[in-house]
Amino acid sequence: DGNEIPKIQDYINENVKTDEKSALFGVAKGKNVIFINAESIQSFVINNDVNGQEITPFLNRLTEDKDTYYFENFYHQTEQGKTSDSEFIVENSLYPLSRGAVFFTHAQNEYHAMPEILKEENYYSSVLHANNKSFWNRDQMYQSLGIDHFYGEESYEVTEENSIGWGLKDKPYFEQSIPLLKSMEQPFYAKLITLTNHFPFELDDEDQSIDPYHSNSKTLNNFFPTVRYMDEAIEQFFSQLKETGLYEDSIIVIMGDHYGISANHNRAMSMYLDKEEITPYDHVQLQRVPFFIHIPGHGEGRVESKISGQIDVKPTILSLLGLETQNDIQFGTDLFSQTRKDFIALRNGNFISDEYVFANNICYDRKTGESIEDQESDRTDATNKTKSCTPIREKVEKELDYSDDLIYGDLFRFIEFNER
Ligand code: GP9
Ligand code: MN
Repeated sequence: DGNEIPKIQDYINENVKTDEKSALFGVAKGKNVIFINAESIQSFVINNDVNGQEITPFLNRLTEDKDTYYFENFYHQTEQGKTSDSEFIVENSLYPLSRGAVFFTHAQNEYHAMPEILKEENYYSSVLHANNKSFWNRDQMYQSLGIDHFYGEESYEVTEENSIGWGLKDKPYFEQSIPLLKSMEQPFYAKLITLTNHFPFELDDEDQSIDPYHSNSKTLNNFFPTVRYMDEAIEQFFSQLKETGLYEDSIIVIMGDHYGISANHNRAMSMYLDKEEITPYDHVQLQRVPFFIHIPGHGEGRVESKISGQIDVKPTILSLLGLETQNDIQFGTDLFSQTRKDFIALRNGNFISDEYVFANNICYDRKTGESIEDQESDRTDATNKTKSCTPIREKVEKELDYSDDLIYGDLFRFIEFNER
């Protein structure tokens, strides 16, 4: 019956909400949003190499680009729902569920998702993804999220030659997406979900620009050439957007959806990263995925080091478009505002704050990666404050519970937003 709502609103008012308008509020007003959901890419490949070869030359250049903000400490917050969880977080600024996929279990809920909000501003929203429409129950869930159109597999020409692994290769996929984007009424919000860089990372020889790694993990070995292929596909897509003239009228967001290399490959991963072992701290740090916001002609881009996560994407995009979200029920904050919640929660209760990384019940110093319990002498800092993850840990648990309450209780049914 919605009894929990005031409690949740109080929590959000106290811990999440900020009345501050960021310096970038409205810089992309009226522009199209082209959102690339980049499959399984993790931040450790950015500005890194394998066998002496650069892995992601295009994305590396973007990190230096004047029109681009690159968030180097951005975390995915997904669970078992993988890509669908990343979509859920982005559209709603809510957490996914700790088990199962909310796309399956709560597709009939009411939400206050980004496409719905944008509809009030006359945006046309769509998803372009060359896979079966019912995968992850997308066809159902997209309706609840207010997405106007889903261009699925049948909108693409998929042949034996242009497919590998899960389906249409990323290069022909982006190429065939161009006419679809051109045909859309503007302004639009279009999400493109790539497919080639997906486990088990299969790639035709002719598409391999770099060699696989050499370790006992075939998965990690093959990851690098498919990441490079996706990097090239995105580069080609940027060129094609410029050719069509869509580029100037759009902002382009690129986000990694979730990890590609699971903890099962820790031995190979430690070899690649030249570490003795992958500690729980390292494991959490490996949950960073690339996040880029590219604003053509902006000129003030930079590499941003503050901690951030998928939960922040919705308020950030809406703010760039000049939409106020102060009264929204959300757990993220505009990444360009100065006052922000001081932690990023992972769905399993682990978290990252400026000072700490909390992983597997161990509180680590974020800067050094050393466990705080191990350093008794360091237990207090200059301000005489005891170092401890506990206060944030309690908040994280509360926040995850509140997000669950909203989903399990279908509480958005009871909440009135301005634009409804
Ligand atoms: C499937 C694609 C991959 O359509 O989005 O999903 P994943 O297995 O990464 O969740
Ligand atoms: Mn995925």
